[in-house]
Order: sequence, then structure tokens, then C-alpha cells
Amino acid sequence: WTTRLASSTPPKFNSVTKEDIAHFSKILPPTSILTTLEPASASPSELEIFNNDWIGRFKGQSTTVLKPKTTEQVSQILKWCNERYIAVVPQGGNTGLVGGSVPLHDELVLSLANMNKVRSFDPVAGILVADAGCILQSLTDYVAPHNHIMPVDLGAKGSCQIGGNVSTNAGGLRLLRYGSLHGTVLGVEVVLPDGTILDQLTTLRKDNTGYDLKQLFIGAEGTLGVVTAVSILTPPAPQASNNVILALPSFNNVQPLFRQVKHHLSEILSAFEFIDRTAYDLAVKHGQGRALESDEVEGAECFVLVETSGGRREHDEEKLSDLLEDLLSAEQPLINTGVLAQNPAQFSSLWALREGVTEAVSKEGKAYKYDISIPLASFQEVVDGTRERLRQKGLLHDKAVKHVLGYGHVGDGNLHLNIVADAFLPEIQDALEPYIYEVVQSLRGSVSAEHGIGAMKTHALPYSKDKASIDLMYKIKKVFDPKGIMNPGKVLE
Ligand code: FAD
Ligand code: 2HG
Ligand code: ZN
Repeated sequence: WTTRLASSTPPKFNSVTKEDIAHFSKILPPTSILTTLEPASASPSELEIFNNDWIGRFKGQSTTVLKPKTTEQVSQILKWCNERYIAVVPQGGNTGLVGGSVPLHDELVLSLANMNKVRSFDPVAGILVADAGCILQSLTDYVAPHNHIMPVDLGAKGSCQIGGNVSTNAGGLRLLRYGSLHGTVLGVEVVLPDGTILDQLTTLRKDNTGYDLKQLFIGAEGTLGVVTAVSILTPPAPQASNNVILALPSFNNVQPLFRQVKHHLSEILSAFEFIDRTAYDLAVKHGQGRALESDEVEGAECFVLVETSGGRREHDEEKLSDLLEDLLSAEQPLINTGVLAQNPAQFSSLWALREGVTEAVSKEGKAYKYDISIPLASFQEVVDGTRERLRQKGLLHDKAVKHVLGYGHVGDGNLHLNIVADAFLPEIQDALEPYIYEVVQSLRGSVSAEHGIGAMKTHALPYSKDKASIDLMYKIKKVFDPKGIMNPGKVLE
């Protein structure tokens, strides 16, 4: 799994030329065109951030990045690219974890960063309409004074864009409570490769007028068109939020704990997130959140973060305290201990231990990431099985694989299996694949629970989808993008 270096443009597509830049100059102001083609408006190093993906595995060689401000500009750009057979990679915050947001060759990068205006907010219905390039955190800040929150939240919120979230169908930390974007996104505005503006930007809760086309763009990863705006339902902000981190002596306790927590907290439960001991230790090592006291972590094999979001603080606190009391006073307690946040700073610090694992892993080394849906009962055996396989192959040492860890969204059956290595090495890759995908298939799971397919998993699709479904996906791609210019090599091979 060495870094996949860009080769030349695949023969099917044309590279961007000076003539193309001259045309784009009629559509965009000079500041919205970054190109290394002469006369250059950017240096190769300025294009680095657009050509490299977040985990440092995929690297493109794009010469040109366009940053349109309006849907009309996107339309004119795509129309030109389609006619000229220029491949286009839509790019949001470039925080995707499957290599979908960067070119594989020298495709044109279309950055949505300048499309960052809120179009409207209806405080009664809670419906927000925003340009695709709005940063998730800025939308959270926008709706906060109206006492609303975004239905999606994730560790990359400070950089990822709502258009990127929709295009990856991001899951994140609130899915347990508010459901997937397939439910909360009410409408999208999309520019198709031929320049057609598809206005599906409805703010209706109910609309049964035939095929629900917008659903196709939720999770399309830029392969069908460019999402330019999103209409989304924002839930009312909870009046009170609390969290607690529970230390468990054994992973076997996670399932019975989940049942008990649901039973106790019912409607106020808003997150049930899991990190194993390795993930916790890495988060602490790299300064993500405040470490628990040593007696609190002693003997803990894993941790669960429980969040409540409810209507009355005293009521929620009482429920949480009752839960903790019940758990600790049981004859055979499921937990060793529980640490309850006492103030907003502690609340954030507990969350940081969970949200910060990805960041910590990236500081520790190169990460092989498997974002899989499997039955909760199999989480630990998949993590342990992978570690054991690497050990048997002699790859578990400082110069190869440093850590194998598991964390994720227990409530959604989504395990993040990360293998942290010193470098991306072919022998590690060969030990992990197809092994992990075969395990997922045998469990009737999914090879991508929430991050998408990107460039990383195109070969793995058949482990989760049958041939008839994949054939249909190719046909759908052809309908929207007959020349195949949209994000080639992503999702479908
Ligand atoms: P990009 O990375 O820029 O793009 C992602 C894909 O969408 C690419 O294929 C791109 O071509 C396409 N795309 C982007 N914008 C558009 C557009 N406007 N129109 C058409 N196509 C577009 N994911 C989760 O699901 N849950 C998590 O909890 C989670 N946590 C994360 C934590 C961290 C620290 C990081 C780095 C990533 C995390 N992710 C998570 C990955 C997640 O996919 C992204 O963070 C996010 O949804 C991508 O948004 P983005 O704007 O960065 O998109
Ligand atoms: C999370 O849940 C993200 O923290 C990232 O989806 C997972 O980095 C990962 O593997
Ligand atoms: Zn996740």
C-alpha cells in the first residue's frame, strides 16, 4: 500500500491547457483560478494541499484548481470540461478518508470553498439552505442562536463542508439520535456534467412526486455531478447535554451495557461511542482530551462514551446518576468505573478522547483504515483477529505495524479498525487485504459504513454488493455522466 503516485492523464481525458485557462478566465476572476500552467498564478507547492489527501496516501498532479462563487459559474465550467473531455474532481474540505477528494492523475480540481453563504434559515421549521462550501462548524454556529443544531457532527467539523458531508453521506457522532443524511437532507442543487442545473432544492418535508433523485447524490462522492447547495433539517438544540465515560473490564460487557443504557436513558440517549484501550492510550499520548486518573483506567480493556441530550438538566442528571449507581452496585458490574462530566470543559474533554482518535492516529504513524459495518458481537474478534494475523506474519513490530485498534459508533454497528504503521508497505497491505474484506463479507457486513468508496475501495465493492447492484450503478453513472468526466476512478473502477 505504497502511496499511489500520479501517472499521466489516462488517454480518455484531456489535460487542462493554456487555452482552457483562457476560457476559464472569461468565467472566473483571476483570484479564483490557481494554475501552474504558464503564465502561472500559483506555485506547485500552493497546489499541494489540493493534490494530497488527508491521510497522506493519495497524491494527484493537478495543474489547476478553480474556485467558483456561484452555481452559474460551476455550470459554465462543467459544460466546458464535458465538451473538452477534461476530468473534474469536486473538492470540499478535503478531509475524506478514502482518497475520493484528490485527483489520481492531473484532473481539474473544482473547489467549493468560495461557495460559502447561507441562503436561508426558517426558524420555525428549522430548515437551513446553504451553499455546498459552507464549513460544518460555521453552520453549527449559524443555527446556534436560533436554538438549533446540525443533525450531523464529526471530528472534521472545522474543515469539512456540508457539500462534502452530503456527497460522502457522512455518518458521525449524532447518527444514533438524528438518523442519516438520507433522512435529514430535504433537497440539493446539483450541476450535472453537461452544465444542467438540477434544482432539487426543496424545503418540503413531504414530497412523493415520483423518484427521489436527490438521494442519488447523497453519497455519490462527486461521481454524478457537483452539489452546489443543500437544504437540511436542523433539530432543536437540546436544553441540556451531559456525558460520561465508562471504563469496562472486558469488551464482552459492551453489548449488555448498551442494552442497559438504552433501557435506563431511553429518549435522552444521544450517543454511545466506543474506544478500545489502544485507542484511548493513543488519544491521551497525543493530547486529545484530558487523561482519566490512573485508578480509573486500571484494568480497563475498553471505554464507552455515553451522551444524553434532553429537555431538563435535573431530570437528565438524575437519570444518568441512577444509571451509574445501578451499574456500579450490580453483583457483577459491567463497568469498573464511570467519570461524569461536571462542567462544559469536562464535557468537551471527554468528547475529545473519542473524537480525537483519528487525529492521534495520524500523529502516531501511517494509518490503514477500515470503516466497516459488522455485528457488534464481532467487533473485538475482528480487531484481535487482525492483530494476530499481523503477528503471525511477523509484521507486528516497531518497523512495521505499531498498533491495531478499534473504535467507533457502537450504536450504529460501525467499527473503525485502524492499523498504524511506520510506513505504507506492500507486505502490510497484502496481509490486510483481501483478508479483512473477506471477514466482512462472511459477516454480511459493509466494507464502507460511512466514509465511502473513493479511490481506496473500488476493488472491494463486490464484497458488499452483488453484481446486479454494481451493474445498475454503472448504468446510473452513464445516465448522469455519459462521458465519465466526474471524479473518474472513484466509487466505480
Ligand atoms: P472532501 O473530502 O473534500 O470530499 C469527499 C468526497 O466528496 C470526494 O469524493 C469529493 O469529490 C466529494 N465532494 C466534496 N464536495 C462535493 C460537492 N460539493 N459536490 C460533489 N462532490 C463533492 N466521516 C464520517 O462519516 N463520520 C465521522 O465521524 C468522520 N470523522 C472524521 C474525522 C476526521 C478527523 C476526519 C479527517 C474525517 C472524518 N470523516 C468522518 C470523513 C468524512 O468523509 C469527511 O470528514 C467529510 O464528510 C468530507 O467532507 P469534505 O468537505 O472534507 O469532503
Ligand atoms: C470517527 O468516527 C471517524 O472518528 C474517523 O469516522 C474514523 O479515522 C477513522 O478511522
Ligand atoms: Zn466514524
